[in-house]
Amino acid sequence: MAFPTTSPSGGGGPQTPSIAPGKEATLHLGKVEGNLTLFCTIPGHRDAGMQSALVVNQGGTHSPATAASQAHDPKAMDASYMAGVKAFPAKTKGMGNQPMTPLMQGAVKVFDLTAEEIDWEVAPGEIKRGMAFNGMIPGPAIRATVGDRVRIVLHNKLKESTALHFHGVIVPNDQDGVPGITQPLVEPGQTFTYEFTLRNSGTHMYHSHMNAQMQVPAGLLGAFIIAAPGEVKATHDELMVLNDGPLGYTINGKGFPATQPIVVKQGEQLRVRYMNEGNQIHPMHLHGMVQTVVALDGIPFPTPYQQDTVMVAPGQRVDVLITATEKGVWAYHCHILTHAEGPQGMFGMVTALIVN
Ligand SMILES: [Cu+2]
Repeated sequence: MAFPTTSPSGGGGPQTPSIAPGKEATLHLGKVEGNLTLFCTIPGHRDAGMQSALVVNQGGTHSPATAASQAHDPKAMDASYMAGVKAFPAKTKGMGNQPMTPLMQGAVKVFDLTAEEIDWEVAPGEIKRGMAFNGMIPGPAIRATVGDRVRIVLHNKLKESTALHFHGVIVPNDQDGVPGITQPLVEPGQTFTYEFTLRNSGTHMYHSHMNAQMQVPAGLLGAFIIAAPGEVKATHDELMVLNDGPLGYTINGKGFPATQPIVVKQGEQLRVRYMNEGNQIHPMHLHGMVQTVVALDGIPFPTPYQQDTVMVAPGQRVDVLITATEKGVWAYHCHILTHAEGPQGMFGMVTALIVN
């Protein structure tokens, strides 16, 4: 169980270790006051109902309030909501998805990835323990072209074993990244080198394939974008990595108000590449304009179709094109509302498309 403060994305604060069946643990809160939330941090458990309000009042100064009346204090709710909106887009330490320039060794594009534990600021002041490639969540964005020979060197600086799987990328069997099946474990301190020639284009991902229910949502994930030969990159080619788990509900490693808006000029077209690295489904809803779905899992649709809410299941990648016809600031969020908004305001998987 964790005890977050009332910060917008509901994280931080003291936390117990995992509690085994039949066991118990004590959480020492120290001196606290106000509206608090207790919840289980194991992915999915909070949504399944393992959450409770805890209201701590100053002894004797006023009559005790119930959790319900405190949680629904309309004035406090308005203030907290508006503070979140006003802070958007909030600056936080660290930015994921940064483009990675390969080192050339002859004709081979070499990408070095170092896995290690880091502190990651998910939302303003909300620092969580994550796992990162090259110090960022999501890891550096790899972009290459069909026909490229790539070498990906994984350095394990974690306290546990790991391995790297190239999700959606067609590779020789011995490069598939599953310990015990296609390769040895990459133990702490070890390095493992992958090398293959890119055969299929599209929006793909790379992520850990060891203790994956923890390592992937904790941050060992990244975009692997493979262009078709001659493909022209869109003016606005946006990555939207969706995740849920120990970092909370995030878009590109951040929760609202630290998510970053997409900013375009009226009339421009943008390509958004959704990638779901979490354990839950995320229907991504854009206000004001439709999304034209052009590819699923990197495979183009012969007939693109239009939606305003695009479902992205765990492991899936969905590419959409949006023509920015309507001026203004348009909310853009996951439509599972427990991933986006609570009595404390908007949090998690909320951002905006700003059309100037
Ligand atoms: Cu969601």
